Amino acid sequence: MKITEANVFVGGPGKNYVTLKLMTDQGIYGLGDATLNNRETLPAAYLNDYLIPNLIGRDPRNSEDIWQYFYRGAYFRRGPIAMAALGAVDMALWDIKAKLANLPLYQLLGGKSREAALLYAHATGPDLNSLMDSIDFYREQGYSAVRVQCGIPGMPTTGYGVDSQGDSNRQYITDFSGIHPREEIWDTDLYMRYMPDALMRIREHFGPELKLLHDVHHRLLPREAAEFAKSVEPVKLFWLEDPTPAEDQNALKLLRQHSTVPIAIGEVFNSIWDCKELIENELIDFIRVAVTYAGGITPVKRIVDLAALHHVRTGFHGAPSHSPLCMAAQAHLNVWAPNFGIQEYLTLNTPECDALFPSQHRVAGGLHYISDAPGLGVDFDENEAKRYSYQPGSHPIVRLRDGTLWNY
Ligand code: CS2
Ligand code: MG
Repeated sequence: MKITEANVFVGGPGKNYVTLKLMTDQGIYGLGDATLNNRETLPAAYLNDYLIPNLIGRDPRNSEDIWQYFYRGAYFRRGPIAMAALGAVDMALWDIKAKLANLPLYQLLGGKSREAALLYAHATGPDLNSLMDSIDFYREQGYSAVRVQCGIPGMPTTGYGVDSQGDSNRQYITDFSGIHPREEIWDTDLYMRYMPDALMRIREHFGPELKLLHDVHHRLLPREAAEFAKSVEPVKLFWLEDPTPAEDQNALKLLRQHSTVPIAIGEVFNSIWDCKELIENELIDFIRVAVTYAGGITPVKRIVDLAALHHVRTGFHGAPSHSPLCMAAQAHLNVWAPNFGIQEYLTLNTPECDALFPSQHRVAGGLHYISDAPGLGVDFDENEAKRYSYQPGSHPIVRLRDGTLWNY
């Protein structure tokens, strides 16, 4: 069996999805997602210029050797661009492998450990009241877990996750902000004064059952993060995400000494080497890698297995940055993983997105039900894809009030 052709498509409804299609001499094809949010042209170039020329003629069934060839063989290993491109190749090879076996991918991982995977939605609002409305909106849809973010009185912008409609999906559909980032202001003191109390009011209003998650988005210094984590303990969060930037993994030790709040980290990680210390030292409770950014199913399965040894559960990244192909790869891992925790879910279930990526995967009552179609269970309509082209976008830049550049 041989790979005969490979094509990359960039574009999509409200997002620049980077989609890889690998053709074989047996008519079976594989699909993968290489979308690197707001840097989409770069993994596309990495695929077209380096990986695809070396894929043609290879036997797609040897997914392990192909992964090693592109990882070790690159000399310059890791990094988001190379790993997103490799992630798409690996996903497509597993898609082919499972289609050859005529099985849904999860059967090749070890079958189902659960019928459906728990999802969390993003509840947001410019202020606490509108956040409460947004939480109601998701509870009415059956969600039992929500990430909660809201505007902070006196802070011009919160910098992340706030949409006046209370439905953060919308902001991503329309926000092709261009190549020049918009700038936002961050004020740690205001956040530290306001947010613990706001989280407690949410807990008191909605009661003990609702799973509440909160994302600090890398904004705090280690000491501040320890103080914040300690102060939100009575809220009984499901998790506190990215309290500090993930580069300094030592920083988590201080937080751990002061708080038992469950910690989730890893959405910017590209490999097992980025998570190893955090997992082995049991400094986190949830690992947030994404199958695209971390180089595909092959390495992410290894991360999940390492995490299982250390009581760390999965909580894969699921921002709308990922196409339904990455979300499907994660859904297969989610129904299998013995240490599954939760899945972030915002993929845009618009008619346009469903037309571009047809599938039988189903979301109902805050749970993801996996498709039993062979492979990843997601197709790609090339005719639909002709409607879209690349649109430049950028993450915002965040500054402190005095102008100092801060972490988005
Ligand atoms: C966020 C992301 O989903 C999350 O937890 O941290 O939305 C993040 O801002 C984007 O994925 C950045 O590309
Ligand atoms: Mg996050």
